[in-house]
Amino acid sequence: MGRDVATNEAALPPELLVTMYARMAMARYFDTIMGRHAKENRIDGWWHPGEGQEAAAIGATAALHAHDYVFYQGRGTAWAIGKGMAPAAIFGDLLGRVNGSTGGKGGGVPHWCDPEIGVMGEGATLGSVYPLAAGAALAAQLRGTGQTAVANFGDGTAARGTFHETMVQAATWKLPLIYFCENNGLIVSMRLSDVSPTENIADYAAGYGIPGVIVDGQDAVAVHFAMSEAVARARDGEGPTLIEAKVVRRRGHWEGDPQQYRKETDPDALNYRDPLDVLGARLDADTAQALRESAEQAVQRAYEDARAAPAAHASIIWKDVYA
Ligand SMILES: Cc1ncc(C[n+]2csc(CCOP(=O)(O)OP(=O)(O)O)c2C)c(N)n1
Repeated sequence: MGRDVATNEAALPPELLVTMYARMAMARYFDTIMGRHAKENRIDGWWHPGEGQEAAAIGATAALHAHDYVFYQGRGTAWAIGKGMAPAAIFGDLLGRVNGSTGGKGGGVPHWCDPEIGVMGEGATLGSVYPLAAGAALAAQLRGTGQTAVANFGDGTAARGTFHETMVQAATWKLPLIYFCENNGLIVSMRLSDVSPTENIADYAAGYGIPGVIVDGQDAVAVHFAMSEAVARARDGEGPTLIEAKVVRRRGHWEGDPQQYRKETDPDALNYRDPLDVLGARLDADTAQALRESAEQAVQRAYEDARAAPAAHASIIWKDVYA
């Protein structure tokens, strides 16, 4: 490896493991509480749980600076938490409360954002994430700010034309852009293998002359190393990297999905390793338990704060509209 990027686990600062574990536990409790909230029919919209996929977002964001941009996908809680967003603001958006980061515009779907820390929102129309992130990467390149932009997407979304179109341009212009795929092998109820010509999304990178990296998405440390290398390449002016984290979607596409298309004998269920356990095995058991307990309390408090906040007024729909 030509540049100074950590790949030796023994050299990782122990506080990084602690931070990643605490954030992953927060994301997990956030999901648990939102799942319950959605089941009790208190949500206007759909909740798309990210349980099982937290290590990808948490390992990736731990390799970013605060000013780097993240455009997350529909299961994006862990990306926002990994970037340092307060859970109360995320709950506020989901529950349509004034304390949300958008003043409560989300209303059941993930539309939180906090540009100060580079959380730029969701590309809700699948495929819109690539030009949005490429635009941010181009702005960073033109301004010479040293920022990196991340386009986060699911395996199904690699079939969108914008994925391929932006990659031609981003690779040619060597934009500081990271394509980060969370490949859970499922597109709602379809298997990727039934609709994709390639087994790996990372294989597409070869066609555009950029590195395509496959990483164990259940392991935050492995993701962190892969992401650190991609960030260093972007900052050194070498252009985009495509990272594919192999992850497992533990729950339904949305909370309430009956999942008749899944079986307990599916390989992803049989081979499942909980990302909290994978990272927790590197910490001592008491530390891990204390981190889980304080994450649970903080997230519960944030949920209660959001529920106690006033509901957003419909007039906010006109706020932040450019034209
Ligand atoms: C253009 C467009 N088509 C369809 C949808 C509805 N939709 C939302 S999520 C989703 C599946 C996405 O699958 P994948 O990219 O693999 O991500 P995952 O849900 O597995 O995280 C679909 C079809 C949408 N949001 N945008």
